[in-house]
Amino acid sequence: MVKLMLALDVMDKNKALEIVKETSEYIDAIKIGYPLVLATDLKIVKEIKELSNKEIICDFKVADIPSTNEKIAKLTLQYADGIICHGFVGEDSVKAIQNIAKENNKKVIMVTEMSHPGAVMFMQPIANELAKLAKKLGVDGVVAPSTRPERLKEIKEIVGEISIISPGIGAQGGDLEKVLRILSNDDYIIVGRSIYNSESPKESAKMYKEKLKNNF
Ligand code: O7M
Repeated sequence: MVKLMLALDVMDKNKALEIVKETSEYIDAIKIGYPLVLATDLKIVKEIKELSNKEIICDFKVADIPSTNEKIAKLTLQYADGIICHGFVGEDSVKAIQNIAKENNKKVIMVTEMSHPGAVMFMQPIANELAKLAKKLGVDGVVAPSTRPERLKEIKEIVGEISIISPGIGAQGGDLEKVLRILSNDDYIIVGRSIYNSESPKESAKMYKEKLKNNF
């Protein structure tokens, strides 16, 4: 079954913990990014891991020189099960993160093409090359857009067995039915606002989980 990753981009600690408690029955993984960590601190990652016992991925889209990437990965992977990085900074920068992740048995997920309209400007033209780099480096996952199913398909064909983590369903208007025809078991959809901003995050998470179970 395709998995459900909750993007927990709320900026209030109590709200975050409440949403995790409410939705945990229906989600497989939680993505924590800058909004929540900057509003609280990095220890929120540990707290949410302990509370939920789900896979926790830190979305810091790390994009620096190798020695700085290494420091960010060390700090993050004390608590998180995986970290998201950019590939456009080059092979050495991604490898620096992979080395830290391997020592700790954690995941590295690399961004290829992003889901927002602006990604067609600079990212789309190099996204297939980034997908090839992800495959060459043997990263644990790649991020590819649910907002452009044709691009999602192309990137999936390039990366083969590597799992796909795909944002864009819900608030960004991605077509879940089309996306589920492309994704396979152990791939993930990422859903944020249409769960945490909904009247009932629990019911919304449940609805997505059921759609994934029934393949729409
Ligand atoms: O469902 P949403 O639109 O509220 O949230 C989507 C989440 O996925 C949010 O955390 C974004 O920062 C993230 N995301 C994208 O929306 N598009 C991308 O191309 C990449 C990401 C992402 O998670 O990158 C790792």
